[in-house]
Amino acid sequence: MIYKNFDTSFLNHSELNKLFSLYDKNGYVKLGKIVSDNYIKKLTKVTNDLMMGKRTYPGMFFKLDDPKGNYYNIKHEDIQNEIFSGPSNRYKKIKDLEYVPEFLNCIKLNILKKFSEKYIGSEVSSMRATILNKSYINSSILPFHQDVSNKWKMSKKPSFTLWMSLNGATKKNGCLKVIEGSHKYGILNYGNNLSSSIEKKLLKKNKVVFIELQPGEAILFSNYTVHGSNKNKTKKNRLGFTVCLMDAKTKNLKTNKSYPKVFGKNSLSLSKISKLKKIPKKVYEN
Ligand SMILES: O=C(O)CCC(=O)C(=O)O
Ligand SMILES: [Fe+2]
Repeated sequence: MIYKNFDTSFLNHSELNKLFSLYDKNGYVKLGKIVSDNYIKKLTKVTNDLMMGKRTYPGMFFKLDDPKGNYYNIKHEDIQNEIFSGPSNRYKKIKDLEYVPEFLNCIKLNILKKFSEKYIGSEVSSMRATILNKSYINSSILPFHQDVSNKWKMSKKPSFTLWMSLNGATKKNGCLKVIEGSHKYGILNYGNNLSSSIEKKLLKKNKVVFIELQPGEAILFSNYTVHGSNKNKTKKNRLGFTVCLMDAKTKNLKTNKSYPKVFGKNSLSLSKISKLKKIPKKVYEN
């Protein structure tokens, strides 16, 4: 069992309430280190193996960064091309990590269960579980955005996201940045990216916090919190693991399918995922 390596000492009642109130106030909260050094090494190795094609899962989602590092050239919902296309350090996103045992263990962490119980309930699904790599080769920025949108074809809104660093996140390698307190304004735009006038207004009133993290440290942020990241200016990939959680009743409105369930009745388990021959069809695919 990996859990014995994980630091859950902050999980007593009053410490947990402190985390909840910081999250309510600022729209994000730093959790500190949630997995051990040994485990983070394991996760980093799995990530590199996935990028290099040394570990494969048929049907897994992969997305390359724009060759020139221009975010605005990246095609979204480009389903045909969202697959492994050979070893590369330029994969920007790898999804479907609910089906990778080492990452499912992280999703099942007690701290995520506690936050889920408080903000979602006992039946919880994952909107996405993703490696977010900021490549050392021509990485793109990620503009300020919210991870909630009236454009997304979902029956309910996602709740919160965990962002954990695998190999260290700094201002120089393009760590996550958040606009503190921005969760309080509700949905700010029709799409999830902000217009420049809204962004300017927000930045006048609220401060930007750069989330620098050691390997194994994590934060939780509300999907309403405005966040983004700059380019990686170092010679090493910046690797983060994120998982976004929500009410398991949430359905994709195009297909009427539910999302992978991670807590509650009949949720994913290590034994269930070990029996799968390939990644199940995406929730947005018929
Ligand atoms: O990893 C990043 O640079 C941005 C993360 C993000 O937008 C997210 O986790 O939703
Ligand atoms: Fe995001």
